[in-house]
Amino acid sequence: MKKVCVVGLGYIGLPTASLLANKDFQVYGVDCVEYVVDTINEGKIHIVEKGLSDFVEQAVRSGNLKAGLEPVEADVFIIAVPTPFKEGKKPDLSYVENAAKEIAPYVNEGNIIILESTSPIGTTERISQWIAQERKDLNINNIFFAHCPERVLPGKIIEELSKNDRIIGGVNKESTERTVEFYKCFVEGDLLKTDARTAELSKLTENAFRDVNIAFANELSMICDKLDINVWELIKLANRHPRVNILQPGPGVGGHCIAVDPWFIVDSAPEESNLISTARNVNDKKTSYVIAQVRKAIKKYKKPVVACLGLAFKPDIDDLRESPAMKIVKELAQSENSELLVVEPNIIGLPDSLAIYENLKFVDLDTAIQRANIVVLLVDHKTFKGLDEKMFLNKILIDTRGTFK
Ligand code: SAJ
Repeated sequence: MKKVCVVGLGYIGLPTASLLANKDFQVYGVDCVEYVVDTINEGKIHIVEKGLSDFVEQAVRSGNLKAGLEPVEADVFIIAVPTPFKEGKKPDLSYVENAAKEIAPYVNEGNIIILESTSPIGTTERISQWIAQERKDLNINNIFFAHCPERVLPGKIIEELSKNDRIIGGVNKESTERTVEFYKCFVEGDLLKTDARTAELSKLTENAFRDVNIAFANELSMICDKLDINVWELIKLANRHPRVNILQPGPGVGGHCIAVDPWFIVDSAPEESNLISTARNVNDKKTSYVIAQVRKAIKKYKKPVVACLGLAFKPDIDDLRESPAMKIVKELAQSENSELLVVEPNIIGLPDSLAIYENLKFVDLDTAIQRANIVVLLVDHKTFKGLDEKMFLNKILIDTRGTFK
């Protein structure tokens, strides 16, 4: 198990490939984007993640990590591609299917094929079927398929990649055992054995659990607004009970995981998933609620300047996927007769989907605060937390993260 081919070099695939390379595996990373492949081969990175830059540089410099557009033969294949949802909140498995079909010509008997992407129940089985269809010459029982869901927190990926406990579920016992042997080489956490379907639902359950808990906090924030009570103080007080631990409200839930994965459970068992789908809707409603709050503030001025602080889906990262901040800024840009100033310290300029709006400018923090009549704090990035509250005198501040008193 010396040679590993990792398909998908994003937030999970790239750190995993680098970790393996730094543990002396020969790793070949595959991505369909040429720029990504070239950047990695230069020892550089295309995403922002604490500690990743040095990690990748070390892996490439050692000669153990190489990237390319096409897979190669290997002992172990790891699939770490996106699993978004499509219309009707249905899981979109096209990336996983393409990855399976892409590696099929390079698979040999004895290989292990691991799905790390968060996936709906039954996906690991389907990968084995796709490979079997493409490779009728192979005895599929001699290829070992398992799901080992990634569980790392963006912002702490490098640390959590080796420290977290991992769930490993094979399509049969032999697949589970062989996959566990592989993960033992680079994971310090416990390796918990199960079957593929339970592993798939475990990962979805973890994220749905967090979504439901954030929905509780977000619902409280709307209740508190109505009753004119400070939700941050309320939560702090309630959390002093030994068995209460309420999470923090925000402008909604973002990211490619928590805002997406619960829908995979709902899709599998719609009648039974009332709480899970309600929580998703509450978190989405919170985003519309913030938009309404900003609109109400805008009405107080003739032609106000609105500063929107943050675009990422959470603090101190550059990831804009499913970001509530992006949705809020886009909605305001489309519909408001006001000037919008956007600050996002973790990216270089406006993303294409926002660059089309003439009333929207990407500026630095000082300019935004100086010029704004209304300041909307959307992400609690470090840089924003250090702001002196006196700067908001004579302005309307909408602080969706409870950053300021
Ligand atoms: N959020 C709140 N209030 C909170 C906590 C989070 O509004 O109290 C918001 C964040 O601002 C963000 C969203 O929720 O918009 C999600 O952020 P997160 O930090 O809760 O989680 P992710 O999406 O970065 O990572 C999650 C993690 N899952 C769990 O904690 C159960 C991570 O371990 C998973 O590996 C990851 O999803 C994934 O890839 O599935």
